[in-house]
Amino acid sequence: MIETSSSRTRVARDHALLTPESHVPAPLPGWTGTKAITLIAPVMGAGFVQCLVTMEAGARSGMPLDGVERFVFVLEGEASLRVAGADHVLGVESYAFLPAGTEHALVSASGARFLLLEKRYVPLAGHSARVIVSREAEVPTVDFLGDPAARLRTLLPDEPGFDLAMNTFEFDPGATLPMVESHVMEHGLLFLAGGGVYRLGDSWYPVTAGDTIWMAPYLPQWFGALGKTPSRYIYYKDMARDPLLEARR
Ligand code: UGY
Ligand code: MN
Repeated sequence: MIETSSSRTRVARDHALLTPESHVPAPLPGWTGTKAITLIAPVMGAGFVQCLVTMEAGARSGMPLDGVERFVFVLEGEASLRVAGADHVLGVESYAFLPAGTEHALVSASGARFLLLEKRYVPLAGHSARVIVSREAEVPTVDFLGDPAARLRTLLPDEPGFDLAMNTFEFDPGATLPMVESHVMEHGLLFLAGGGVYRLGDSWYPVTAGDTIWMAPYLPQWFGALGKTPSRYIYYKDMARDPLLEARR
C-alpha cells in the first residue's frame, strides 16, 4: 500500500472522525493572513461550524455572519482580542466567547493557532448571552458523575441566555465515560492530549491528540482513555433550547 493513500478519516451520515493527515487549509472570508481547516459544517449535517485556524504574524479576523456567535480556544501562540473598548491577550488555553452581533477584532502580532466554533444563535425571550474571556486553568474541575478519574470543566456560564456549552474533559489512563450516551444534543470535539478508543454508533475508532469528531444528535457515544498520560478533549454541545424548535441548533 502506498502510504499517502491511507487515512484514519471517516465521514458517515451521523458522525465523522477527521484526522490531521486529511486536513486541507483554505482562506477564511473577511480575515487577513489566516488559513482555516473547516472540519465540521452544515454541509455534512451539523448545526455549527468548527475550524482549526492559523493566523500568521500580523493577521486580523473578520466578523461572523449576522446572528452568529463565536468561540475561540487558543492552541498555540498568542492573539489579542479587542472587544467593548478593552484589549485581552489570549495565550495558549485562553478562550473567548462573543455573542452574536458583538463588534470585535482578533489580531495576532506573532502568529497563533486556535479552535474556532461558530453557530447561529437561538434566542430565548428575556435572556441574552454575554462576552466571556478566560483561561481553562481558571475553571474548576468537577468529577464527572462522581468519578475523580474523569474531570469536566464547563468553560461557559450555565445561564439561559447561552444556547451552547463548551467543556473540556480530562481522563486518567483507563478512565471511561460511565455509559454509552445517546442524547438530543450534538457534539463537536477536538482531542487536545493523549488518546484512546471512541465508540461512535457501531464503530470503534483509535483516537489521538489533533483528531476532530462530529457526533449528530442521538449518536451512541463512549470513550475509553488509553496510554500512560491523561487524555483531554474540548467539546461543543448545543444546550438549553426547546427540542420542538425547528432551528434549535
Ligand atoms: O456532555 C456530554 O454529553 C459528554 N459527556 N459527552 C461526551 O464526552 N461524548
Ligand atoms: Mn455526550
